[in-house]
Amino acid sequence: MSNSILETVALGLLDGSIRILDLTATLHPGTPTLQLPTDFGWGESWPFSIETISRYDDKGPAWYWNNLKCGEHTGTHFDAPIHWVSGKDLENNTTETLPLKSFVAPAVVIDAVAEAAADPDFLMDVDFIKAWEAKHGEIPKGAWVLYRTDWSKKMDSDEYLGMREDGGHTPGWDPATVTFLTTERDIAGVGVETVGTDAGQAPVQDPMFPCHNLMHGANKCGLASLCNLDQLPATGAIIIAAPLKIRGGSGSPSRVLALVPGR
Ligand code: 23J
Ligand code: MN
Repeated sequence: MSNSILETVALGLLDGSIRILDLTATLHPGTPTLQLPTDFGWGESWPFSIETISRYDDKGPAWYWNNLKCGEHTGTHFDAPIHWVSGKDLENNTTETLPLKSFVAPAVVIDAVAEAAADPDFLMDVDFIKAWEAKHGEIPKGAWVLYRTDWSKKMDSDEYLGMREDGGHTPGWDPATVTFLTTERDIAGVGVETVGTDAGQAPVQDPMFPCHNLMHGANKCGLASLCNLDQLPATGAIIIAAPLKIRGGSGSPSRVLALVPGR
């Protein structure tokens, strides 16, 4: 039996009327990792490291392979609801058990490039979302809300983490916006270009880390360290983002792709 929608997709992929974009940053030992304030004694996430086991040499004459080490929340990665205490008792809240539907969903892209450039501590408020909706239509249920800041273009510089004595300075969310997106719009989750889905100054927001707290508490997911959001349409893309199936995992580095209308 054939399915005409999938046949159309297959044809579109062949003839270029559907293009595949890579929203993933390359993982390498210089990949920036989240730095939380040290004064609380909070644990640290391992940076990405890679060590060759063999490369057609005496450790393995015909094969090349590497050992890897990193935190689950390294580079372009997926946040599962169990990541936060607010989502700890929800059903199917881990990388292993999340419904597959969470991994393939439409996306909207909200452009806050100018605001983030003017103020690295910019917090997106509900009015900002409503202004976007007045132009592009209501955010559909089940969509990823991608927060475009062009921050990924700073990934190779210190500006990416924006670390100062008082912590990171990167854009994020007003708590009311997160509640609006989960309750009024029932989104799949949010994706950002910054190192985490919350603002650099999220440790001192009320509640602290509002996006993690409210998003995961509502059984929604997160995507962090995305890139190439500048190549996405405001609406109409489909995101494919699946974490590794880690037993009980809170997240994982992920290859994040977007299907977009071509030509
Ligand atoms: C743990 C604590 C705070 C934050 C994070 C992780 C992340 O950004 C993350 O990768 O989920 S802000
Ligand atoms: Mn994370």
